Amino acid sequence: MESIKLNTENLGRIADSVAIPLYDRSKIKAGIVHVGIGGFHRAHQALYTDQLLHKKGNENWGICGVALLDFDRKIYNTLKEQDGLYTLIVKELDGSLTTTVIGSIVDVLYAPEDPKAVIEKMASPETKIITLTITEGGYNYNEATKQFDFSNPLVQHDLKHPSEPKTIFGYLTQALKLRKERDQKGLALQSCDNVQGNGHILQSMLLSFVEKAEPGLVDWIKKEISFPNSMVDRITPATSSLDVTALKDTMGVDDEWPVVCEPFKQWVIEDDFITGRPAWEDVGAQFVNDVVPYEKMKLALLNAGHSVLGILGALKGYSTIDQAAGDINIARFLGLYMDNEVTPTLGDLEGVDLKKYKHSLIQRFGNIYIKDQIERICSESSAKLPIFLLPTITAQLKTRGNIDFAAFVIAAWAIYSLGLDENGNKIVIKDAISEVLQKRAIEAKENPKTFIEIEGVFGDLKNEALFVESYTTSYYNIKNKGLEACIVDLNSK
Ligand code: CS2
Repeated sequence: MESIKLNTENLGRIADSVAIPLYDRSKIKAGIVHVGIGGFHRAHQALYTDQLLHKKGNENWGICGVALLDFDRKIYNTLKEQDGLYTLIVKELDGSLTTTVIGSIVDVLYAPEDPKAVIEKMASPETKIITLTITEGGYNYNEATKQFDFSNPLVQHDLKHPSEPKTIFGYLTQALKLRKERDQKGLALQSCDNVQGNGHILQSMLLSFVEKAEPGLVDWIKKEISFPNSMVDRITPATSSLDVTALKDTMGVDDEWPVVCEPFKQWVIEDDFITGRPAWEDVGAQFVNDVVPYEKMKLALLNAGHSVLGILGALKGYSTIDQAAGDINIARFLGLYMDNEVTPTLGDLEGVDLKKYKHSLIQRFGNIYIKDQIERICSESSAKLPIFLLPTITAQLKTRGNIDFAAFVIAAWAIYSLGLDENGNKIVIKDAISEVLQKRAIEAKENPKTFIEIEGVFGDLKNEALFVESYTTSYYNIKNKGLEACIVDLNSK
């Protein structure tokens, strides 16, 4: 099949089986600046926004996508060449595909090349909301000190060179400073990351930085900026080269970086937008007064569930999440973990049918068409586990509830961090602190406790005798009996 390069000019030539934006993109203004234009944003917020732009009266709510890191050059180049257009491929539960070209990203900027343009865009009166997907680690929160991490060299750089920032905190500070100087209105800063109380964390991390960098701005931010919390959900694996080729061969769309995702999506947002917002509820988002219970549930069940499948699955030698979810012992382990360790910590979730939610997760994890990479799930575990899994341990310890399954996963992570699965094959560890993890993992062979003494990850959990005991027992058990036998033992207790 002849393929057509994806860009504005060629949109009309794309096959009918692929949906395209039916609104006039040249009329759309970017009222939203979004930082972090990876797969998740493009499968989630940009899609909701695209659907909204199909409805009249929303012309001011297009998105300007910002690529913040050096590493983001490729996605910037791709979107720039494709006029912001990209293809979203939903892998339905029956294996069929729904293919849509998304048009809501109407402008893109590459921060490392032109920091000033990004600062000006964020400061522009047209911009009403800045949304972020900067990953769990992007908030620069130190688990040990419970504070903003000023020792980060990039933060130090931003303090010394304010007009050429590298971190989101440097950018926001400069942009908000301009807004204040120009006597402009504030805006909403909306985190769309998997972080508990993501709006609150963004607010407190930003204020910590601003107190040092621009103390005169603190009061203005407190008055003029709102930080709505939100819960975001859609499983979005990394795009593979097979996805790119299949799109070209079967649909005739030549898109350098399409996005693939599952059919499910959810977005629960606190209604706290100081200078107005899009009516995302018209396209399925939920606006609520308190998003915390939804966040808790999602992080502790879905994201932690992913990490459980990822870490245990990686050690067993699996490469995709559906393989791990299809392993009956691991699946049973996950079910028991969710029921006996997570559920008691969630309290009363008004209006949520937890049983149904957990059931749907098992189905989503098991979706064989998604082929979500275990490598993606396990990447940056040092930033993920303190948010996804450790709060469950802490809460259970408080009520003397069971923690054996969670502690087992941490023991498995310590062994995983040696970089070999149980068959002796190499595991690639992608983590900002991979060297520390590996070093501690080696030391843990002699003394397992050293692994959980990484304070930036575990805080003071090393002082919790019950946790240390359960973790250590599991560590030796896995070493002596192998993962599967231990899982079977635990499952039958
Ligand atoms: C995953 C998430 O990164 C991870 O560990 O759990 O990316 C997950 O797929 C999304 O949060 C789903 O909403």
